[in-house]
Amino acid sequence: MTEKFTTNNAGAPVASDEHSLSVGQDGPIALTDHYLVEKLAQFNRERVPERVVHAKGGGAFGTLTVTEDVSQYTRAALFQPGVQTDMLARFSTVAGEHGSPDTWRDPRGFALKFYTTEGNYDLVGNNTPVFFIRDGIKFPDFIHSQKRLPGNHLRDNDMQWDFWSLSPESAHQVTWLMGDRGLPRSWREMNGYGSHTYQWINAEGERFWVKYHFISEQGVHNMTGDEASQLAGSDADHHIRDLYSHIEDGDFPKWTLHIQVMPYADAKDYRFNPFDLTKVWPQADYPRIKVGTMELNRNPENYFGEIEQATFAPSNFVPGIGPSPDKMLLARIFSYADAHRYRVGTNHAEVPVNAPKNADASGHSYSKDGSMRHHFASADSPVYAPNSRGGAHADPARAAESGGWETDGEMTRAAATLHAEDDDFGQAGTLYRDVFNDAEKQSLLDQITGHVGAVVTPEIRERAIQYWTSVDAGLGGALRANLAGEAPVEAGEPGTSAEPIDA
Ligand code: HDE
Repeated sequence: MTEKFTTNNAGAPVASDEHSLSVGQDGPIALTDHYLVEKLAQFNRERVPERVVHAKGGGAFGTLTVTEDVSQYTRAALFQPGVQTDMLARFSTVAGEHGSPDTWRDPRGFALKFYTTEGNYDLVGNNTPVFFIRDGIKFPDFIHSQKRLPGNHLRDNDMQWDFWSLSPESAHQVTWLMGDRGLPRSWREMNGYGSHTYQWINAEGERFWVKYHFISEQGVHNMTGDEASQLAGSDADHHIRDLYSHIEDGDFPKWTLHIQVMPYADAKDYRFNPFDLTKVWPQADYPRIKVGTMELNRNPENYFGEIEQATFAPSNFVPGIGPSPDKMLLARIFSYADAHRYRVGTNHAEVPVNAPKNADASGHSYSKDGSMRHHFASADSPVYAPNSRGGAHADPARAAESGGWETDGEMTRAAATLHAEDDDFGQAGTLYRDVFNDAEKQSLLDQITGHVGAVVTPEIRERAIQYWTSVDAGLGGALRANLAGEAPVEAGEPGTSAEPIDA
């Protein structure tokens, strides 16, 4: 093995790894010991701000392979038959800070970056198909309620249930969260969802509404509350370790990508508002259509360089894919790139893991300079458009920007249009009654008994019991009995209701 010599950041050899430069062995340290200064100053600056949500996570690189033909729905290069696209995935918890346990009860982030020939496409989802709220203006409030009280810096069940019980739209996602899927056994054994409704545009310019489902080929397996608590103490990095070691061992996790497709015109009269992020589209209405396979098969070389500094943005669309009227998605389109500029820097896209490395026309952007910029156009390239100097010019046909959607009306601050079957608790009740089996029903009851049981403010506790009674009367009754100290009762009897909506 060739001998290596320590250098400073400027590449110059250094005299010692162990001794500062002092006047005599026992004298003062000389300020000229710039290597000592460099090491300590660099050390103080090793952290970038952690993600304000999804701070704790891990990830790996892999490949998306399209095995079917969905070109009738989209012209996007990465979704054409037979195309293979390399990618990055990052999985995460939501509320916990950097060093928090992987096994805390939480939704899991399921963030994907596809390095396509038309630019990077980011699909930043979760392991649940829905979310807690419908309008991004409530997001900071929601997260504040899940994190720490300003006074004692502790998480607080009263705060959580005060917010949830006053935000009934949260019921579907909270049922997912308090159910078994709030504790995935590993990132390999959970599904991923784009959650939002997106728009696909095909080569003829026809528009479709789509939802993404990444179905784990390892199956969906969860852990019990006791297992999760035990691991939170014994191995806070359990999920990071599991993914890393399976890939090291050549046991590559795979997910089958399916989409649900809604014809553009169906949206207007569909029974649920198809852009409401607290709702799923029952598969009986829009069956899943297979697209291909995602496989994770390469671990990061360097966690900080490739995972901590990775930036995933819902605004990173590629031709043939666009947004929908989902107000949550529209708010996220601003927020993520803003977070990246703050957290990693103006030129976060210059960090190799974020660079559009496979894009045909990468580097033809007119953005320039800014801190840490190190890619630049040739000296004879114009830095403005339009120009008569042969510089790049925009091409609407190549961009194939989403045609958006028809809309009109006065400016207003109001909830989106309610459709025939829209409400706050219906799909939560269907999930509980028709998707959860008896064991899952019981563990949900046990979990909410413990969680609501820790609420000390009587009117918040009562609102929380009402909340669960609105999800399912039997469940709410059992919860009330448990909390009243009466004998725990079985979870509510399976009720009759709409067909199962998502498994
Ligand atoms: Fe996020 N979210 N989010 N979120 N989110 C962030 O962006 C935000 C939402 C999700 O591994 C932040 O880069 C708003 C839904 C994941 O790097 C931030 C709203 C879904 C990750 C942010 C939402 C997600 C984030 C923090 C309401 C699932 C981690 C750091 C409109 C569909 C990505 C960052 C990674 C990260 C904003 C709601 C998933 C603060 C404003 C809904 C997986 O910008």
